[in-house]
Amino acid sequence: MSKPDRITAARVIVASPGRNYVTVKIETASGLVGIGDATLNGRELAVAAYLTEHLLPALIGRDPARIEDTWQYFYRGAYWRRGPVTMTAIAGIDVALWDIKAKAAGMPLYQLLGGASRDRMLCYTHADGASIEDALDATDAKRQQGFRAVRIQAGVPGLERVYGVHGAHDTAAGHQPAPLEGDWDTAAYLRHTPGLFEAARTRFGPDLHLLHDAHHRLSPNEAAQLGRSLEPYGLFWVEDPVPAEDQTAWRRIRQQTTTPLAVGEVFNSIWDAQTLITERLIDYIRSTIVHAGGVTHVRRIAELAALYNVRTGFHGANDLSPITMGAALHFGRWAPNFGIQEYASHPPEAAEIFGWDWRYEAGDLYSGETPGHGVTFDEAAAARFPYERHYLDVNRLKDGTMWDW
Ligand code: KDG
Ligand code: MG
Repeated sequence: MSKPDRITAARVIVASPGRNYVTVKIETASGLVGIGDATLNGRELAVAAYLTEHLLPALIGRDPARIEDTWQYFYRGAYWRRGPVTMTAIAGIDVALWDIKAKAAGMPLYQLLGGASRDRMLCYTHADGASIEDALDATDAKRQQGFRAVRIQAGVPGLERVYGVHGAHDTAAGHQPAPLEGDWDTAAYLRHTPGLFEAARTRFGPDLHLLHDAHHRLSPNEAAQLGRSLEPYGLFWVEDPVPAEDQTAWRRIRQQTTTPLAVGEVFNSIWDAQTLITERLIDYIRSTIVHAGGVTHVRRIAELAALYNVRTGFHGANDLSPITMGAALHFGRWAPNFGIQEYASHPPEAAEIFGWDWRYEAGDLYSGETPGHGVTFDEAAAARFPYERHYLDVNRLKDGTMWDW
């Protein structure tokens, strides 16, 4: 056996090319470089500090090929385990190590995972509008770009700032002093939303896959009502109807509606999804590589899901860096139970610091063939885009009560 390689340097770089991204860069004695995404939207510096102070010093001198042991060292080895900060930090390291391993093998990552189950991955993108008509015009524009699956969000009469319609990131440049506030009224939303999808089916016919994100705001019974009211329009899925941590709430929803259900973008561990998967309460699991412990842990989630006929539908908003998209597409190329990949394009400035070989074409995403995950990072260019504090919005009911965003 040849002499093991050794990690000689590991650092974290926070840059804001249009929005904040946290990148882990690992170098080895043999000259290999791997990069991983560790972006946790709105809490970027917490992950950066966790990495810099608690994980990266302990990486130096380790064999980069021992990915599983490194994962266990940072997960099992920590008394205070799990949680979004910890699992995002571990993911950043894990993906950089898979990048190094695949480069050392001279293979694209999907080959290391077991080879291709498919060569293209169906994706969905976002369309939104303040009114139903605007949302459908936006959907039509996406259809004309070749998308066959579109997530549609529309403003609700009487509400000023609604998730998915009024961007979370539409604040001025510079540090944001505090989160923006949205307003919410579940009854108005439940009255309005079926009309949106009725109009979408009427305008676009039966073939377009329609998706919708309720973003954690409903009670189980309200979620069941939403699911039933959307059944005539044959949605691909309704996402996050109830707060995601409330696993048993999904029993009620599942019993009451056949509308397919997706959840998991805020999960960071297989334990968050165990009941949902093993009781077959969901159709798609959305936990993705950056927030759920990297390729090493998401593979466990996907394998468990496969046993229960649950498919993947990975989170792919643009607060996940191009590195996560690259890794997710290699994963999706392999995963036997791949379902769909979310795809929202990154800010144009992101291309000044990241390079990638994955691509979009005619409604599908394709991973590249470059050894590794196929995404590069220009550290010098990143220095031109310093960190800016940005928050996700918060949400209140009309009477001022804090609500789920
Ligand atoms: O950072 C949070 C966003 O990624 C999230 O709100 C986007 O819900 C989302 C989605 O489905 O893409
Ligand atoms: Mg979502």
